[in-house]
Parts: sequence; structure tokens; C-alpha cells
Amino acid sequence: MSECVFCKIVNKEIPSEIVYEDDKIIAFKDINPIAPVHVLFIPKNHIASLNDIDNENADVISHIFIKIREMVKELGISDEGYRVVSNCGALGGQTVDHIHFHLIGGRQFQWPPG
Ligand code: D5M
Repeated sequence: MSECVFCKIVNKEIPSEIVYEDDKIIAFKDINPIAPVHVLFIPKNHIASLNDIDNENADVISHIFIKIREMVKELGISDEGYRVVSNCGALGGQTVDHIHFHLIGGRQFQWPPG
């Protein structure tokens, strides 16, 4: 049994607020939201971080971005704007070592991030 918290979500070993799921990916509400919309998109297969994307697993990453595109349309935030973030490694602020894409929206964001 995997110790990865996001694998546990994929395997329904711990609860989560799932907003989208198919055979390849799952999207669920972040437990600690930083914006009115804060959804995490992950591949079901364990990929640790952006550093581990390669030609073998790249399809699932493009699939995630297509589903993000569909979700922002459904949520009605496509035109007002939103942000997609994947933190990588210690300096990048990654705290869960299963690649994930934060979809955040519903408020004004600043640049550069902290
Ligand atoms: O972001 C990791 C994110 O994962 C952080 O925003 C909290 C979120 N998180 C951690 N555990 C859970 C569970 N169990 N459900 C939902 N969301 C969770 P990072 O980019 O790695 O800092």
C-alpha cells in the first residue's frame, strides 16, 4: 500500500472532495484553499514531480491541461482569468511528492509569488 497521500486519494483510502475523475486523472478540492477556486489535478499513476515527466508519461499531463480548460469553462472563470501552478522540489515549495497542478481562481493574484 502506497504511503503517498495523493495515491491514497486515488485509491479512495482517504476522503477527498472529488470534482472530476476518469481512468487517467483525478481532480479534488485542496484541503487548504488559497482562493475561491482551488482544485488539484493529478495523474492516477504516481509521478513524483515535474522532474519526472518524459515521453512515456507526457500524455497524461496534456490530458490534465485539457480537463483544466474544460473545468474553467464550466466554472465560468475562463474569461476573467485564473492560474495553474505546479510547485517542484524544495525551493519550489512542493510538499506532496506526487505531481499536481493547482488550479486557482476567483480572486486577483499578484506577481511575483512569494
Ligand atoms: O501543494 C500540496 C497541496 O496539497 C497543498 O495545497 C495542500 C494539499 N493537500 C495535502 N493533503 C491533502 C488532502 N488530503 N486533500 C486535499 N488536499 C491536500 P504543494 O504544491 O506540494 O505545496
